[in-house]
Amino acid sequence: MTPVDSLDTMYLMGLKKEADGTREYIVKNLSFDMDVYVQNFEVTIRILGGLLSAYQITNDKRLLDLADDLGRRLLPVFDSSTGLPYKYVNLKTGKTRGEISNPAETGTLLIEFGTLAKLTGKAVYYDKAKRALVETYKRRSPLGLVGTNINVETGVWTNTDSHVSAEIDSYYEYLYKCWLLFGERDCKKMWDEGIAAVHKYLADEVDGSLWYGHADMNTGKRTATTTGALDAFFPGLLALSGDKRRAGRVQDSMFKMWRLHGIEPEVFNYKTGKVESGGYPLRPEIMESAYILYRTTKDPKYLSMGQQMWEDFVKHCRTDVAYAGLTNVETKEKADYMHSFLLAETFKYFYLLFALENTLDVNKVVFNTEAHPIRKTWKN
Ligand code: DMJ
Repeated sequence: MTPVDSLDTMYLMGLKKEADGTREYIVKNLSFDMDVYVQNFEVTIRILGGLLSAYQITNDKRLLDLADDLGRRLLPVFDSSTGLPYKYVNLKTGKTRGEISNPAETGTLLIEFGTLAKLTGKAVYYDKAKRALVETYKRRSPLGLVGTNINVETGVWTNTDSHVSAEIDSYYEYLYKCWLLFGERDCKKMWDEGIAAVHKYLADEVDGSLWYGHADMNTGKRTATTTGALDAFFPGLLALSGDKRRAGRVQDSMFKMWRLHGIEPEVFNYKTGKVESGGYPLRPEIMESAYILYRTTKDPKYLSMGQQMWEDFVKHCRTDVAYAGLTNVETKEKADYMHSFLLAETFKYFYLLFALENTLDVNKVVFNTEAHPIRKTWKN
């Protein structure tokens, strides 16, 4: 996973020799013919997304063939009675498991599967992933909100907590980005309606700062005043959709959360100011938002924000051989773990924030949720 997830970052940074070597390594060693259950969402955003973006950068058809082979092996996830995907699939047998899923996992597949369809001419990839997204949206509450967990066999919500955090976050991201990438009017409609409900029921003003908390999807009643590192993708998405005013305000709140302990926690209660879950697994979302806000507003304050975060990040997470997540942002104790998204996303967004504007034209690519840039190279 790590070589695939990091490949386009190397090309973007001009590390061509290392990237070409990694590409050969992948082609030689990567086989999906394995008797193993994989999590469809993680493999789609990291490996499928990574292969597709690297294919677009290099034109190396072998990467597209690998993506096609992987896509075919993942397809059985969609064979539930609702069309909502199971969480896990065995790459060899096609057997599925995991009927309790969430909007992020059922609705964050269309950029990758849709692009695979466009590049291979196999419409089935597009149709199944789009159906999964629509089936998620169709089950929104009368208030227009989605919940945290859903049974893919019955289509019934098993957890009705609504928010823009873990298990829901990138569902909203793909509604908007699939409109951008594919010109999908259905996605634009779902985004417009969904985001209006998010602003109405989840937004929370505390002492002049704007946050997005939790509420029950059916009653709209506040269930928690928590946010966290994952929620920090939201300002970037708002900025991308043209809502720079809210985007800037939420990014300021997120940066406040970062500065409290010199690095951001996984879960933070914005009402009490207390950390509720103190880990920091090297997440990229706040840098992603700083980058998109900088490119869309040109306000240099996002560069200073980025500089501060980079200094903190290196100070607390760098080790002699790699980077380590933190088990606790208050004590800064290190975990012995480095996710591949550090290479795919965190470093990429830090780099792009300070890179020359022409390194990558932000108007010509759509980043998947793992920061793999996809270019629309097809007509329709
Ligand atoms: C990444 O795998 C993706 O950004 C995903 O959407 C959320 N979690 C991690 C990074 O925090």
